[in-house]
Amino acid sequence: MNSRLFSAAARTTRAFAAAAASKSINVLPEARSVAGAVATSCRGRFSSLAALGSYGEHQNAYRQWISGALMLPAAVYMLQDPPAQAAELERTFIAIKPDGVQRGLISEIVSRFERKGYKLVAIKLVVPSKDFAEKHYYDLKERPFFNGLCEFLSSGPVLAMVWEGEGVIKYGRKLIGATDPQKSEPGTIRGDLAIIVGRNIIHGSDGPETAKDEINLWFKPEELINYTHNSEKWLYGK
Ligand code: DAT
Ligand code: MG
Repeated sequence: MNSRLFSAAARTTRAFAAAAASKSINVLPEARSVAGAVATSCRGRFSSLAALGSYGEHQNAYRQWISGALMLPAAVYMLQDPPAQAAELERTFIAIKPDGVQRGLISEIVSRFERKGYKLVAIKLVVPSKDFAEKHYYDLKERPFFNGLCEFLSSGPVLAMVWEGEGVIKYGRKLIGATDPQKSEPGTIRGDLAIIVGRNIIHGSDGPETAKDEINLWFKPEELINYTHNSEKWLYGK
């Protein structure tokens, strides 16, 4: 339905462009931004506009409005490449622990997520306090290794990141590998780059709820960057 609508609009646009060219109609520079705004606000709302148009006494006014306010900017908008929009994308929290940072593995690990196609939306180097580490590993507080784990996490710089992409929570864990590097498959980050469980170099959220909590714990909302990556239309095919 959307692609048919897009094709129809594109035909209208080409017709408009041809008419504009033959009659030397100048398209005001402002039209470009108005077009974007109108087209954005109208995305997904054509059906409600059509319904509005069926009210008899408003029909002419509606038609005029459509031709005057919508068609020109929409036509200009359609001349541009449609913006690449990926599907609803999830986010996960990934951290390179002090051992990974000290061993010089930052670029190696970041590149594995980047090459896969995931999008980096937040990153910072921090030395967490022990209190903070205890909050992060709260669900493990009953485990015998809890204290040592929190001491270790707070012992030096940690590279905290948020990565975004379809299925990134689950697949991020696959890239990371099993908790114990002795059991991690070769090809995974822990499988390739670590040996013991207490120094397994990387953390990754284990589910949607944990991801949300961990992102909120480590980052302020304004530290998360919303942007369209150039590669998205190639990665997702839309
Ligand atoms: P993961 O990091 O794979 O999510 P987890 O949440 O069970 O694993 O544990 C958090 C971290 O605690 C883990 O990365 C390393 C440490 N850890 C887990 N089990 C351990 C153990 N048996 N001995 C020492 N450290 C352990
Ligand atoms: Mg875990």
